[in-house]
This record gives sequence, structure tokens and C-alpha cells, in this order.
Amino acid sequence: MKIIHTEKHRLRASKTELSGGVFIRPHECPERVEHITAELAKRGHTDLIEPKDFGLDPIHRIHDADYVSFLQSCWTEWQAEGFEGEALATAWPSRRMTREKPPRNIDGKIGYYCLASETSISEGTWEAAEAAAQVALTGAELIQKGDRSAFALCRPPGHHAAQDMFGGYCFLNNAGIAAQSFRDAGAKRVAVLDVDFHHGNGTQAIFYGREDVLFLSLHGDPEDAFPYFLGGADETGTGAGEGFNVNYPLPPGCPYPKWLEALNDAMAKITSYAPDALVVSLGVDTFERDPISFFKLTSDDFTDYGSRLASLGLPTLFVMEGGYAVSEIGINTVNVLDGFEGA
Ligand code: Q9C
Ligand code: ZN
Repeated sequence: MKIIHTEKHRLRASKTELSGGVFIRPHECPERVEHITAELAKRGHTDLIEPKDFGLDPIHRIHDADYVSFLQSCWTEWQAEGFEGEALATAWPSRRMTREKPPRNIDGKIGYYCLASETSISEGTWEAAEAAAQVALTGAELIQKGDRSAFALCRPPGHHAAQDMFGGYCFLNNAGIAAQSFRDAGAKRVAVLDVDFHHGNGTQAIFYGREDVLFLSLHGDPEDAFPYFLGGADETGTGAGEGFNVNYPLPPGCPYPKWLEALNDAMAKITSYAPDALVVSLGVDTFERDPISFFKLTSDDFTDYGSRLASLGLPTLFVMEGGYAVSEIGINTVNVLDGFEGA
């Protein structure tokens, strides 16, 4: 399968992540992609291509124009304020704060658009996020033109980003943008299967009222895991979208057989939905040694579920999301792809 990749991901290189009350070196770092491209090369995947430029229109199909403008100008506005560090939110329109609109001041504006404060906005963040969206769009186009599968090596990731919110290391919802591009290219129905450890709250929010995009997510139970405030099994969609959102919250320590039960159920639902294309939000933070997650998948399990996904027989776009066991991220990611291709 073709792999879409750009060195522009390096422009997202934040210095800090707020974690446990201290600033740490970010889990979501450029080395993640280096390990994946190294493993791809090692296993003979030489089909790496650069993204095309589809411009901002397909991004605006998913994200609000004011939010996109905010991402574009945030770093400049933050610097103009004279702040020394990276841009971090400290105040939100929380419950009973009813003035729910973006204020003029950048410190207020970043809070308005932020869903979690671990994620800083740094120089180059917009440029990298925009390039990652183009990576996803290029992968979707390859499939629209007849490829059976493609791997969009997106970084920064996207599934926590909603129409007008960033956080959880995400800025633009790459998988959502790709799913919408399938619809705009004529696909009647698209399924998005999110196998990242974390709930894909952004993707869920984007498609919650729609029946033309089925969203399914396997993730750490929000009682125990980020993003905490979405991802319950009782969230099934709204209005026309009722029944087209499926969550599988899973407990701490979840081993592969239990995870696989959820995957099998999700795959049966995808089959009966009969989509024209499948987008897989591929996070490998379900790995047993992931530093911020609590599932227990082994490297071999990634190969196994990759081959199972192929049995759906659908045009499949893999979109990179999380995975923070950096030295093993390449093995686990390429295991999914090789499992899929070997099936
Ligand atoms: N102390 C993705 O996997 N919480 N995002 C980190 C660490 C945020 C994960 C807490 C996790 C975001 C795309
Ligand atoms: Zn994740």
C-alpha cells in the first residue's frame, strides 16, 4: 500500500506538555514518525509519497472558519502579547460561564478553543497540522482513484480535535477530513473505526448528528481515561445520526481477547452498514508498554487485528493517531499494515 508522508510534521515540535503538574518533554514528538519510517524502510515499504495540496476548502468542510483562523494566528498573537513560553490555555468557558464566545485577548481565545491543557501551541504547529490534513486527503484520493488501501502517516494526530477545539495533542481532525472527502467524492456511506486507546471525541462530535458517517471507537473507559467527558456506551448519535455512533469503553488492564470481542462487534456493525470506504483512526497506544495508556496488546496482536480488518474487504484508509512507546511505535504500526496486506 502507498504511504503518504511529509517532513513537514517536524514543524510540530513543542517543548512542553503539562503532565502531573509539571512540564515534561512531549509524548507526541517528531521521533514517533522517525521510528515508523525507519521500520517501513526495514520491511521493504518503499512506496512513500508526498502529499498533494488540496488547500483549505476540505479542512473548512469539518472545521469552523474562526477556529482555523485562530490556529493560523495563535502563535503570532501569543508572541505579540510578550509571553515567554509556548501557548497554553488556563481559562475555559466552563459550566455557568455563559459568555461563550471567543474573546479578543489571545489568552482568553486559546481557552475558548482548547479542550485540554496538556497541549501547547508552538511555532510551526499550524503548518504541521495543515500538512497532516493534506496527508490524509492525499490518502483518501488514492483510494477514490482505485487503490485498495493507503496509510496516511499523519502527525500531529487528529481524533481529539472537534469542529472548533484542539487538545489531546490534536489540532485538525485528519480522519474526519478524509471521511468527508470520501463523501464529497461520491461515497454514499463512510465508516470511521477508531482503534486508538483514547476515545475519538472530536470525530464523534463532528459526525454525531449524521447517518452518512458511522463512527465506532474502542477505548479506555472515560471513567478512567482521557478525554473523560465523552466516550460512554450510551452515546449513540442524535437526530438523523441516532444509531450511527458506537462506543466500546474498555476497562484498565484490558487484554487482547476482550479488546477483540469489541472489535468483532464493531466489524459486524461495519459490515451491515455496508460503507463505500473505511477510515481507520490508527493509534497504537493500546500497546502493553505504552506510557500513558492501560490496555495490554502485544506487538503480535497488532498483526492479528490488521489481518482481521482486511477481511472486511473494504477500501481502507489508515490514518495515524497516537502511540507513545516511541521505540516500539514503528513495529506496532507496521505490524497492522503488514497484517492487513498479508491477509
Ligand atoms: N499525563 C492521542 O493519543 N493526556 N492523544 C495525557 C499524560 C492526553 C492522547 C496525559 C492524551 C492525549 C492522539
Ligand atoms: Zn491515543
